[in-house]
Amino acid sequence: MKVAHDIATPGPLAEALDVSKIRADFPILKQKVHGKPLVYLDNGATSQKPQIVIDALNRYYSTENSNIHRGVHFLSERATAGYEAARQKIKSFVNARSEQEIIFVRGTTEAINLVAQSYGRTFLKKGDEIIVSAMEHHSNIVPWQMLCEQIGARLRVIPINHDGELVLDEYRRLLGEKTKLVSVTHVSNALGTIVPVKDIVRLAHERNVPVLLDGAQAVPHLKVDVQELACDFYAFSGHKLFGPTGVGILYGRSELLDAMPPYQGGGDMISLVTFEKTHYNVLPYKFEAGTPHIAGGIGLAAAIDYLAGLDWERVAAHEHDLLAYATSALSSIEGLRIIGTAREKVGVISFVFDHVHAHDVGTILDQEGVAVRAGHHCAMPVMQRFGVPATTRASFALYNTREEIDVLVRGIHRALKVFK
Ligand code: 7TS
Repeated sequence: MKVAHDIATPGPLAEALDVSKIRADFPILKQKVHGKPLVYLDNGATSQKPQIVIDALNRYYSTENSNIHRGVHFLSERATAGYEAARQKIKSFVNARSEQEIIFVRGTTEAINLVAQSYGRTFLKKGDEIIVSAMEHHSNIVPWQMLCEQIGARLRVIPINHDGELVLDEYRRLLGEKTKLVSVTHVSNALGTIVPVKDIVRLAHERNVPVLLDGAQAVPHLKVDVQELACDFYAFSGHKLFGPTGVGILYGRSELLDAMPPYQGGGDMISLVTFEKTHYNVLPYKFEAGTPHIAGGIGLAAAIDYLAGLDWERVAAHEHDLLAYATSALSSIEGLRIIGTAREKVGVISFVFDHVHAHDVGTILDQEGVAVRAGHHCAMPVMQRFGVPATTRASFALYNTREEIDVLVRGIHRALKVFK
């Protein structure tokens, strides 16, 4: 196991993070399930929401609810101001150059579909190649397959090694004359691997190939600066970032977004409509047809405010400690095999047993109050690569503790006893 850090004791920074104070901000964590304290280790699927986010949603619907960009009345102006302030906040959060580069979407899935259908159908043609990796979530595979079917392009796949790391030499080999787009994940949801995306972008840009990064699993753990990454598109979901479901972000470089046609037609994305011709709105509205998830955008901004109030060095040290502690504890369970042992990882541990199914482990853990995900994690090609039908996955967030990992370990032992 290549965990690049010492697990014996948390560093002084890890000790300094007041996790019990953080936990108090998340009301759901006080719950019991099946009579046991909730141990929520399914943060890769969605993370829990701090009170400040719940309050923002409540306040919006209690005092501001109205449609945006159209009313002249007080509430509409207030809702519009709140929504646009949220866009500004998100722009700063990812360090985009302008708020025009921040498109509100439903989530990572919609962001990738937008780029595939708008950019892909406009700028790619028959015979062109799109590169993804072998560790993608289905939402960064299927939209490209659909595009390939539509235009006759070809999907190429960067392989991963046995630790679940991208094989960069193979990527170099795949990049060629025909490559017209690269779309890879920043962090793998099934393996936890942090992908060296700066190298991915640099090598693609040497050939003038644009790069989309799927940041769904990265934003809750890593500081993301789209200018530093130099990527062309960056997609993420609010709900994995302690914000609401149903809202997410597509960042795109304005030169590219400007050149792209709208993804969907409807209200708000136009400047003038006649039956002869429609003129589209300016960025970012050109890509925001219809009434958006206004409360969602405002709630996502509240989540970003919440995170801004934390010391990220301490959060990172704490998450590092959780991963190392859990890796060591799980590795000592007889017969347990961790899938995903990259040197650079976030707090995600996928594991299997030869003779006990992932779902059975998940079911017993649930009885102990422990929420994990069992299955293919919408990354079936990863399961195929490792020759397993499914894994049990524990994914950590900043509010998790070593004690919760101890409960997880005890639960796994119980499952092994039951299914022996
Ligand atoms: N990309 C990655 C890397 C993801 O982990 C997910 C969701 C998505 C895209 C899709 O995000 P959505 O918000 O549009 O659905 N991943 C998971 C998961 O690991 N368990 O449940 C959802």
